[in-house]
Amino acid sequence: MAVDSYVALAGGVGGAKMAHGLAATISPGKLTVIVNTADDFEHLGLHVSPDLDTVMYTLAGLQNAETGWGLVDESWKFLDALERLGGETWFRLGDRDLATHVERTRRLRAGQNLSAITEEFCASLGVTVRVLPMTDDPVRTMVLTYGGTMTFQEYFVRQQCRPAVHGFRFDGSDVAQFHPSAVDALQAEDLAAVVICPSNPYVSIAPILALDGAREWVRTSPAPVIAVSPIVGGAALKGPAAKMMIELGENPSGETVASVYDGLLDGIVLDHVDAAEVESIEARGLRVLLTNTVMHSSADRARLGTEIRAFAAEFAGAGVGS
Ligand code: FO1
Repeated sequence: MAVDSYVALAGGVGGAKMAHGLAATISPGKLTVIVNTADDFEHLGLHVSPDLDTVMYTLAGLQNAETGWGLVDESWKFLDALERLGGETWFRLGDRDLATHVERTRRLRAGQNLSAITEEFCASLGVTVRVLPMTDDPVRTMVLTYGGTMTFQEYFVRQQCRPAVHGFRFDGSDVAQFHPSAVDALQAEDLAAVVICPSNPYVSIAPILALDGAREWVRTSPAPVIAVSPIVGGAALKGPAAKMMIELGENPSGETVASVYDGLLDGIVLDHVDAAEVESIEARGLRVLLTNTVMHSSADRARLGTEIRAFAAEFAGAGVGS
């Protein structure tokens, strides 16, 4: 049997780019992307799933390249009209993007679950990768800051990540069920690798791993678990990961990424600029792939995807992943 299926854990723009790079090199139907849904929230009466949409739009080639989130060729007439009425415009919903939230909300209210809706949206947009919400149940990231506890989008968008953080809470994760299809994908006999995308470890990946059993399903998967570090040269490629590390008393580094995933990883992918960290990370028992991890173009994404597959193949026969 060919060992050629892959699972990626993703959230945010970095996760979506990595998923796109993996999709470019993996046969259709052989890649499952398990996506963070703890950034989801109710806004203007609509259910918004930012990470699912960012992954879905990116895989469909429809993402807004400037922001990384939202749709290409977007217009903002709805938001302008809302502003004139004195409505809430701090979270920017574009005209075309709005259709996704309206239709998702309608279907959820009609009783369909988030994973079925996502599957149908992906089919409509021509996405052949399996995009799976981490759960169909509500989980919400709460950011614990020195200015008080707030919802994720309040912290991320309204407050522009300004408050210093001291922790995170994933409300609902104690009762939410890790998606059964995610468990199946992680236990597949033909699984070649589990890739933890260069997403924020604290607010994109941790909510997935916080679900009951999820960490254990990843750890015991029959394939190597490989994380791609979102930290390059002490800074996050995008978003507040490095700032959060500093506020939590950690060094923004690949080593901190490895320690957040302690006990889970077989390998880690670091950028060339972080070559000085290889020795200390290898001393933790991890293999390191040193390459260019910054994804400027689709070609960069596909090249990184190919390199990660080759790196995963190096673990075969080394007794890893069982
Ligand atoms: N991010 C922003 O910084 N400002 C916004 O106004 C904003 C709107 C938005 C609308 C739809 C969507 O799917 C994503 C949107 N994002 C926006 C991004 C979102 O906050 C982040 O992608 C994640 O939640 C963090 O990964």
